[in-house]
Amino acid sequence: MERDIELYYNLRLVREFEDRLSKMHHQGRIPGGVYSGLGQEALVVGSVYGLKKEDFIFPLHRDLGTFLVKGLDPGLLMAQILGKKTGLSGGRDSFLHAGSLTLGIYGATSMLASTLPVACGVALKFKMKGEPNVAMSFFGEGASSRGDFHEALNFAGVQKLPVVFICENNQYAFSTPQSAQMAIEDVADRAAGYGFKGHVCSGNDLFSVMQTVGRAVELARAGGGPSLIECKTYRYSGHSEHDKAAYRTQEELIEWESRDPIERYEFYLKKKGHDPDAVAADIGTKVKAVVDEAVRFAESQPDPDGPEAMDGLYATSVN
Ligand SMILES: Cc1ncc(C[n+]2csc(CCOP(=O)(O)OP(=O)(O)O)c2C)c(N)n1
Repeated sequence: MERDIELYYNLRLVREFEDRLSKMHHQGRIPGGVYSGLGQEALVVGSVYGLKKEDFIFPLHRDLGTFLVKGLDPGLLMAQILGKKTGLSGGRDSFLHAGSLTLGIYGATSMLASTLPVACGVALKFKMKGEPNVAMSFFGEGASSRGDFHEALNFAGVQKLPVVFICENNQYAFSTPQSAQMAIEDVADRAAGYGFKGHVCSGNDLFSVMQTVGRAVELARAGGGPSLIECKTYRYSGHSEHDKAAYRTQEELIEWESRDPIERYEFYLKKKGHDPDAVAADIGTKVKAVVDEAVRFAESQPDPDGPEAMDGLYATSVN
């Protein structure tokens, strides 16, 4: 697939997958919660698309798309979300508390920002072994007010680690607007206190994300240390499917919808000489088929038996 179209395919796949999850949640077909990243597709695709297999990503609850762009089979991701035995966590969890070490995806825990210090640990390993890989850690602006965030940035700055911190600033932490939980406008400013650069980009503009993150990844790979990238964006849904987001206005939502990352990219395709309607129809059919198949596969998978819930709690040997 040509690169322009492949990028578009990824944007549409992430949206189709999350749209479907929302519908399935309302049909009672998903055992746990669903935390949609609808509206944030450009930052997900733009950050992860250029990474290598050996690079590690550290997604959080709203980053389902990063799993797909990093190369996880959509059927396996769906099996995970449905809590199936063949899901990434073997049915111990639904949704995103799971990863894949072979694909470079580190599973999250529920504590916001808890994976940032872990990303630093992985980046330290890359540095000590001389491996030219990067760790990329995702979190919201709310999480950036937690202690783990500050400890991680401090350590990364002191050790000049190959880590890229991606803040998805979607304006709200659950129902709390940014202005009610931090006294600055740009989370990116926080990097200065730890001795490295922070950059702001439009999280709804795929190329803005790709350029800003791409430079940070190059710097990290070349031994230049960490960066903090703040992607300004918006989530269309509430915090989770049960949240009607009454704390925001319709006007605000419409303003952000008018900056939709996918429609923006379709405009780019048109400028590049593609027939946007034909491309949209073709890719739309393809992503729908992929998600249909993912659902069919996942729903046909067995549930866990139960007793294996205790497996893997303790290491059986230490090398
Ligand atoms: C330490 C901690 N406090 C509170 C929560 C509950 N909680 C889960 S998501 C969330 C909002 C997070 O907001 P943000 O970090 O901005 O990310 P977003 O959900 O907006 O993507 C909260 C308060 C939690 N999981 N962990």
